[in-house]
Amino acid sequence: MYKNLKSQDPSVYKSILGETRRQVWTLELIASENYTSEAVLETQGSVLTNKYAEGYPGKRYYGGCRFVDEAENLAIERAKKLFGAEHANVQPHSGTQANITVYLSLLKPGDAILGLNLAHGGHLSHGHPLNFSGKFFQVIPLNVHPDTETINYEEAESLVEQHKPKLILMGASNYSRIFDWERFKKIADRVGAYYVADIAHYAGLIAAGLYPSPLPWTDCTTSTTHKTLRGPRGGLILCKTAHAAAVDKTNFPGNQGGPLMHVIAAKAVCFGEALKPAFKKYQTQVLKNSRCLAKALQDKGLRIVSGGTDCHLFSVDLRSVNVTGKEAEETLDKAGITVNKNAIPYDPQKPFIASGIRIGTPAVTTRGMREKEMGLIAELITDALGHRTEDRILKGITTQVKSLCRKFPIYPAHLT
Ligand code: DSN
Repeated sequence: MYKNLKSQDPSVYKSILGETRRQVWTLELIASENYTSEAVLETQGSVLTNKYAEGYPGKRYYGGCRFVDEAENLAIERAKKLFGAEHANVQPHSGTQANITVYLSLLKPGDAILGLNLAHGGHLSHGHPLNFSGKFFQVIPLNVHPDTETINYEEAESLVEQHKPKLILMGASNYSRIFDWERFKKIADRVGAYYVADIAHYAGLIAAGLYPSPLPWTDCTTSTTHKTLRGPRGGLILCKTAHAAAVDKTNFPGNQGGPLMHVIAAKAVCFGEALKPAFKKYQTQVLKNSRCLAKALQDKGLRIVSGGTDCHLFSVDLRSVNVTGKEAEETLDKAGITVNKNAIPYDPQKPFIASGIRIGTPAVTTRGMREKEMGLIAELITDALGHRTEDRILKGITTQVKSLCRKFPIYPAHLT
């Protein structure tokens, strides 16, 4: 593979080869990452990257768009079918871009928005002072309940009564439990607020019917396409017909230029894959693996935030073993296991240190791993954390990781 790149630009080729080896020979437990199919990779690497197509299918500002129109229409129709949506805009470059479009479609600068606090599992774009969301809108952060570490609906009700936000955005980058989407609709209706869900993390599970869909209740729903959905890196907006014109106009020409047609075509491929029965089987195993890995770590004495998981991810509180999230991330990296440090609710540590790590099973499940391997991974994780300063032991764990990776290969052709 990459024979042209290899001879023309050995430096970039070296980075790609290094990253390919890393993906092939390590255990990927970052909850927001996955391995796309070869078909998705081929589409992203296709000549569609050459095409300018500002506008929408049938209404472009450039000639020669008939084939990219076909691809974008496929992506739109498949997304609508997959999620039961009235309207889909498949052009957002990312999940944050999708959220920007939705805010700018429904709000005026200075309006108040309520979202889950980043420090409690939310996302920067759901309202944070360092992010556009906090600079252009008044943010009302919702915390999880200190005892249960789950959504505090009573607090949401009282915050909404008090601040009367124009928009409620619910969703998370690190929340392992089920959102009561309908309850948030009722809360939004108390003050006539718009209701938006960001399903970036749960999209694959929702598409497979294994996690509740917010679409019956929301004005708009945003997502990414590369996490549980296992597609190309990108964003997606699903909305009610009433918001379709505003969303489309706000995305382009409102805040994006030329759409990434190679990525949009790859989204079509991803949605096509997600519509097949094999995808439900895959997501069922993602969920089983996540529950099994959380339980296995719990059995080894680690505390799981909120006591468990109903989705593809969970957080581990490492305070009982006297390790910070940063130390754990670095130690596991040395052992060939990739995770990210993550704040736990009411974390005494700064976010860059953090008391926890976030773990997800979408990528290892794509490799074909099942419950038995989750038990082994729990052992490897606790073994590494227990021997943080013993390089010899960490090296031994790397060998076990490699043999697991050999048994469950990914991208075999990419190393030749
Ligand atoms: N960075 C993503 C995640 O890891 O969940 C959110 O944007």
